[in-house]
Amino acid sequence: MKIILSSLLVVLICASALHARGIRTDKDFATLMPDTLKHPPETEARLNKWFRGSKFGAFIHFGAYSQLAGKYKGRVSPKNYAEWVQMDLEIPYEEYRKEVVGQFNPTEFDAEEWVKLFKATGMRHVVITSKHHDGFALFDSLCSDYDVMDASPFKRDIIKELSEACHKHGLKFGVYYSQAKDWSDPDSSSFTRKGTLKSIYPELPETYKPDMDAYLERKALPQIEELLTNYQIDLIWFDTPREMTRARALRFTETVRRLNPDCVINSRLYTMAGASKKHPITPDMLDVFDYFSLGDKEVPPKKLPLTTESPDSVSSSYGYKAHGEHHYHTLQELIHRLVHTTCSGGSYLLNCGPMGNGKIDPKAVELFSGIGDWISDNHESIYDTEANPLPAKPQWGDASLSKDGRTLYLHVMQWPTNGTLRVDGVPVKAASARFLSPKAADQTISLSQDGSSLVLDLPAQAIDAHDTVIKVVLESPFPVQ
Ligand code: H79
Repeated sequence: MKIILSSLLVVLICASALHARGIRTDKDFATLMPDTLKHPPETEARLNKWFRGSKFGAFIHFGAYSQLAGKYKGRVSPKNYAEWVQMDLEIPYEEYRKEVVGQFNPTEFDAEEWVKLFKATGMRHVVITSKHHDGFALFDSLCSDYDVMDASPFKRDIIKELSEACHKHGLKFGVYYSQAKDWSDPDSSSFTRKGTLKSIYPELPETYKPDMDAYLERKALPQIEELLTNYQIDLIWFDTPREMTRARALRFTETVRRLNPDCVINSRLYTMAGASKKHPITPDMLDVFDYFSLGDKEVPPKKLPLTTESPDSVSSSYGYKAHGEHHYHTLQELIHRLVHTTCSGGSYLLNCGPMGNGKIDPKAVELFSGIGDWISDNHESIYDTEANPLPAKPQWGDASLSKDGRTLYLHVMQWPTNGTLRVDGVPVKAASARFLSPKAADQTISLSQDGSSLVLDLPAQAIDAHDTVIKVVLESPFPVQ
């Protein structure tokens, strides 16, 4: 009885841990995003211009909070996300403006240096926080003086410098913009948790009623207009759409479409990654945004009916964090998440949080470089590929297919101990198999086929400790369901 009870407890703890980390299964997605959903034709055309082919982008959380790295005046933020430090430590707006924004001076920021790192990592687009929840804008805004030109000593337009460097080096450029939350404006939809308005604005009367539409008209919509007018923006990444009704969201969509019809919009303008099963994606949402951003750090369980993106980070935070609860992911974890995302047909957006001086921290540089090394050997299995065509995700790793359907890429993440790799569900004849990495280009792999199962004889050791890619050439295109 004791054993039964304690095993039940273990199962319950595991289930709630999964729930807490938001790991959603095929079944959850069947409710959340039914198979009948289809992007409208204009969205299809827009996504095909570059977004679907890009596959891998850099996400940058940079702002006044970066210099705090999770600690303010000796107090350490108790939570994971360093960009939340103002709210987590309840720093009043006036104090944050003076002591944090007023000190923001990343003199070592060099857009060219960042872009060279992103390119060497294999990234093909960049998305940077133009305004996070704290409300401080990294661009020259005329409708607010809470920006890098007026409220900080730095007085350089970071969005302009980075967008120019990206376009110069052939990367697409996008901005993150927190449209509903803005801790510098008591009317924004930021203070729904009890007591938060009082802690950020101690001088406001208890009875103060925020007017969300007034905030949107006064600041968020005009700033989107400024961004789309003054910069070459290929993608706009909205977030945390609390109180974003369809009518409110459409004001943003119409503004973006009017100023730049090619600009791609993510789903968090209107829906928070379908955060609960109670709020599935419905067809009427599909004229509001273009593609679907999954949850923070969520990898799709399989190919989904809508075009998806996984917003990941090199660490447990998005903004730079050096104090309190925080850890970096391993290179292996990041490569596996990149591969599982692209093998599900999704786009992988990997974040790093540059430090307050404007440099990218050495650990993030090291992880980016490791990914760049892996990509330079295996890029063919990531770009210009389609999702895994096999009937199921293989337990040894994942698979992708070339656009013409004639090359199957096997991502072997768990090396077979008996030297034999079995691939089930290949309905066409395979002609040959070889390692994709130039390091092992001359090694032969013997291949046999038993009906729709391939059997490959592999050496005792993996070629790549993280993911060895095997390129299987097929005699005819793999029929995709
Ligand atoms: O920009 C990054 C996050 O800051 C943002 N989305 C990514 C891309 C984000 N905003 N809100 N959330 C994610 C989810 C809400 C998290 C919260 Fe908390 C949990 C708010 C309060 C409890 C984490 C823990 C943040 C503060 C404490």
